[in-house]
Amino acid sequence: MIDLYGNGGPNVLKAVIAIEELGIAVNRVPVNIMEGEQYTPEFLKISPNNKVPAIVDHDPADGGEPISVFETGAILVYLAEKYGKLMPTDLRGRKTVLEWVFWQVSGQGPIAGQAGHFLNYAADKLPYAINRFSTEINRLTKVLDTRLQGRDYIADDYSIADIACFTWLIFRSHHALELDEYPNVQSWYQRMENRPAIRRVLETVTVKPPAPLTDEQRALLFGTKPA
Ligand SMILES: N[C@@H](CCC(=O)N[C@@H](CS)C(=O)NCC(=O)O)C(=O)O
Repeated sequence: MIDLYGNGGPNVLKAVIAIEELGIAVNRVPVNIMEGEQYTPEFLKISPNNKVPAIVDHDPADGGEPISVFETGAILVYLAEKYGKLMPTDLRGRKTVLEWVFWQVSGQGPIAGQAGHFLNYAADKLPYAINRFSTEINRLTKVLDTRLQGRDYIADDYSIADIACFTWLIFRSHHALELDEYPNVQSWYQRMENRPAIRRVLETVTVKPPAPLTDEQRALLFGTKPA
């Protein structure tokens, strides 16, 4: 049994989709980041960066104590390696999957997050910042489009790289990202959303326009001090 901490959103959905694809029994543990639950001492023990998602595996492969994992890249690799699926084991195939997982967690995810932040949440609408992150998320999407030229999936077979790169695109309206100019990303996205496991997950997801934040929520999400 895996405990999965976190409610929804693009990062949590990476773990949700991987778990659904692998058919693992999961116990969802809600963490309401709008109310500061990411700062509780219990949660910080498993997720010291106060971010969701995190998982606890009660049946680790070494037969020892439960193992906690934070950071979506680490969670995806942990699950893929434990179950021997969604990541090849040969040197070159594994390298490729890791490259694109790292590309996502260091590039596509944070840049989409910043684009959304400056478009939707920044108190001052700063044209430079909006333009900077919008340009960069479009550049990154073009990089993904080029990679997907002539391919069904990012690596040779469907993998955690695809899962990592998919979930932020579900929320692309929040980053004013359109896929019209990225035909390979568009057809890959359709291939992804037609996978039965992903379809089941997407049935539970509603993309709403970003809601205005209260001052307290701003302090919790963008402040420097824990609640
Ligand atoms: N690098 C992290 C990012 C996780 C992340 O940013 N999670 C957001 C929700 S999408 C969060 O927990 N925010 C709460 C906060 O910043 O206090 C990962 O890939 O796991």
